Amino acid sequence: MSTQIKDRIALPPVDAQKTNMTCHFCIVGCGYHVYKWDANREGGRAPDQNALGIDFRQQVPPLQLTMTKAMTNTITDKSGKRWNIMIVPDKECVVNSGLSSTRGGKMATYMYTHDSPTRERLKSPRIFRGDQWLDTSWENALAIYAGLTKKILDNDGPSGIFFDCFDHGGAGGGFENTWGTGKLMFSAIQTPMVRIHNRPAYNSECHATREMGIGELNNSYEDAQLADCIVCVGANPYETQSNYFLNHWLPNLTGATVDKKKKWFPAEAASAAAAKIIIVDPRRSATVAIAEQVAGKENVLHLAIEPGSDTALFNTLFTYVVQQGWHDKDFIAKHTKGFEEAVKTNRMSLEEGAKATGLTVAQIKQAAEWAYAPKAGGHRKRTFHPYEKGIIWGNDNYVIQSALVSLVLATHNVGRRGTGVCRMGGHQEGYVRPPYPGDRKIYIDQEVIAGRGLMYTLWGTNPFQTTVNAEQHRLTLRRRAAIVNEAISRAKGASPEQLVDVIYNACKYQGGMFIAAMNLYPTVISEEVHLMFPAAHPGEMNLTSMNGERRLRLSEKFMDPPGTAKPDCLIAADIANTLKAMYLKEGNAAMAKRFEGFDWKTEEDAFNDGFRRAGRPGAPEMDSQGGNTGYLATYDLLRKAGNNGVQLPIKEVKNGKLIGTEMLYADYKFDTPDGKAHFKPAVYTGLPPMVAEQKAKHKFWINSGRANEVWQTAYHDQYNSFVRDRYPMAYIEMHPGDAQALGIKPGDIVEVFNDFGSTYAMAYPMKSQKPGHTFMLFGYIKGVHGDVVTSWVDRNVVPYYKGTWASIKRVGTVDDWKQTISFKERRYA
Ligand code: MGD
Ligand code: MGD
Ligand code: F3S
Repeated sequence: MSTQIKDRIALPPVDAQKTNMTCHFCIVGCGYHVYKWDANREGGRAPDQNALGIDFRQQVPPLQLTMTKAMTNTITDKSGKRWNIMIVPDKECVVNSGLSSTRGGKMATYMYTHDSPTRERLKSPRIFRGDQWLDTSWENALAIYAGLTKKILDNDGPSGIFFDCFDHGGAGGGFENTWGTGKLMFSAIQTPMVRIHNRPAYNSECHATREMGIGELNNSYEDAQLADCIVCVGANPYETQSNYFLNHWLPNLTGATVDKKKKWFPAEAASAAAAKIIIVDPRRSATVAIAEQVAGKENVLHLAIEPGSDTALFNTLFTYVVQQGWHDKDFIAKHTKGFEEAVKTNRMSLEEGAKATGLTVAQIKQAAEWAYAPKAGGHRKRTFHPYEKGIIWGNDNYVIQSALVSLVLATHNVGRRGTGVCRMGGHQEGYVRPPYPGDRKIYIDQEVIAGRGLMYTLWGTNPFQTTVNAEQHRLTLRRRAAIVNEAISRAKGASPEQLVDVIYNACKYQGGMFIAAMNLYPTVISEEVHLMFPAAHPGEMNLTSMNGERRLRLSEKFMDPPGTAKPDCLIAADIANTLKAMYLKEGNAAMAKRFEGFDWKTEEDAFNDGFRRAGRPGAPEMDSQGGNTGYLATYDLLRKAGNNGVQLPIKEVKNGKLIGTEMLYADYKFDTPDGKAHFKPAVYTGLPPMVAEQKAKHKFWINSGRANEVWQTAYHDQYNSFVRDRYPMAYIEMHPGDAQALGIKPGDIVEVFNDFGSTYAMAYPMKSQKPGHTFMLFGYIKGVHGDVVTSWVDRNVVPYYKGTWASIKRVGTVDDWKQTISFKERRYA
């Protein structure tokens, strides 16, 4: 038994094991170090007695180290030995320079222990039999899963097999796992019936910008320090990409990077100054409030546009900039195509723009001056245009991006340091897969609702809390899953083969759907699924991902996953190998062949087979974010590259070091067949009719998004009282006047409803909300915003999560919440 230290944080002794860990939550990918040592020992307070090298005998200077109790834990390995762990931010990591966030700072807390909230983790496969979840063996679970897959493949073809799967980096992703799942779904099973974890089809979040030749992650975080102006569109980076904002934007807004700018751009030294920031968001977000506090109101322009009117704003700016002659004529002539047509199609006068966006002409002119008017000395401004879910899940993703990138191209704000037009990002990236086998984008949710498909695998996803039209989707799945439950409960004493037949018949002839899930936890999806496989997350496996500036890192394994949980790529391999054996057994060599190539022992095998193989020159049969030099990145070199990793694409390996690329398109070679950047027509047509209809019927705009302290569907956070007690239910911010008119007090439960669905939320009146506007925490465990999101999607099946209108009415009060929850303004006032 170890003597677990309770009255102080145990320091790692000098000989503690130290490994690298990239935060597995948001896109920023902050660097951390993991210290691990025998739980019976602790380091001393003198700097030469602890692995941190810090003198704890006296007051530690501010910000020398960020360390909290939540960054520590005591884990037990398979032999029963206990280890202390500490996961602290890395000062030498250029991404975060030692900063942590309220999410990443909890990583140690969220590693598995048998005596903390993480005890809820799945440790072995589970099957739902009758009315109960029962642990079962991998052999049994695989026999049922692979057996059913095979039966459907043989009788109905691959289109009977549906997947909802992650496609990103970080936890529930990574190059290893996107490859493992992709190879299983696309080259082995060959089904096109796949959707991505955050949208209802297999598509991109950035069709338009890619068609225009501009990949969406094209600069470095450092460029935010060098920009003259930042035009932040539909993003709230203080809460959602925290250390990118704090470590790279804020220093520029305060003027702390002026000397750096002078060094970088000596010819522009006379005009080097603190950056100005323009934030395009209908809502006064925490980012607006903090930027004003730090930079002064005079340097922040909050364009609180009407929801869904971004295209009108960008078209108006584009038209005005061209009228002023502020566009880069030389760049346009030499390196772009389609400018003249865009000038015609995207034309909007200042007055038209003001009417559509709800802004004043003066505000639009002010924005244009700040972002695009030449600097003193006639130099072109360096303006950075970051954007995220406010327009990705906005009113016609394709058209908004066409309008935004056309404005950026006209003003040559890509390919120069201090510029860029980039996604802020959500998770880290980690995409490498064989090509999608379909020839069109299929709206999978609607297929499910229409009763099609026989088997659905939710691989590291939770559509019940996060999809569009979510109530309808869930009700259908519940009904279809119940048909299978009934059948299973009648199959007493059945062998796996017999059970497969029973399940197949229930799906094929009675409208049922068999649902399986690969996950860390049971989560709410366990209310509908039949079979669960336990997955491992970073720290329990080696995992590579790249962040929002294409920085590839290896997070190293330092502990075992709980029970028999496995990395997702090895679960995919188990499934493929089981299918291969089944086909071989019946002598079907052709089908067995499709399931070959999964003889991986470790996640490194999957990395070498996927990322590195796809990254070879002339490997066109696979899609990779790493370019054709990805093969240079070995686990060994990445381990050496530490938390600073390498920015993709890799240029070369020099003296055992990976050398990467800081900025894309500096060479004017854009990602189009002719190498030019293409302007795109983007006509503003207002709200889609389906959404406009809800607006006409219902009074409130029900915006949705993130809160700093909650990570995604709260899959870890739901077990942590720090988060769960603060938000027992999704909160809805609304104007105090609106609340009063409906008799709603802070903390009351309200019903939010429209023609698509209904849900509950916890009322959170806030002065900074505009009357008629609300903001609801998305994807939460209780109170699902997606229930009232319409089923509208754009031409590429990209949804409009942010745009729905609904009515609100008071339901009642939970006395306890009123006593235990603070309803103070969530913005820095
Ligand atoms: P997550 O919580 O990120 O949600 O939707 P999801 O991606 O479905 O993760 C899903 C599950 O993965 C969790 O249950 C978690 O326990 C599990 N998991 C975590 N790590 C691992 C792992 O290593 N392996 C496996 N197998 N499982 C793991 C989020 C989605 O929601 C997103 S990303 C966006 S951007 C959309 N945003 C959005 C919005 O803004 N508004 C509304 N209304 N809806 C939205 N839906 C979308
Ligand atoms: P959101 O809160 O979804 O976050 O990162 P963000 O996109 O920054 O939405 C951003 C803003 O869009 C909101 O402030 C909203 O008011 C605004 N918006 C709504 N409608 C419109 C509109 O019509 N036009 C404009 N211009 N803006 C509009 C999302 C990112 O966050 C993602 S995708 C993921 S997966 C990660 N999730 C996550 C998390 O769950 N928690 C925390 N704390 N951080 C996260 N980081 C990542
Ligand atoms: Fe983690 Fe840094 Fe984001 S600590 S949650 S990667 S801001």
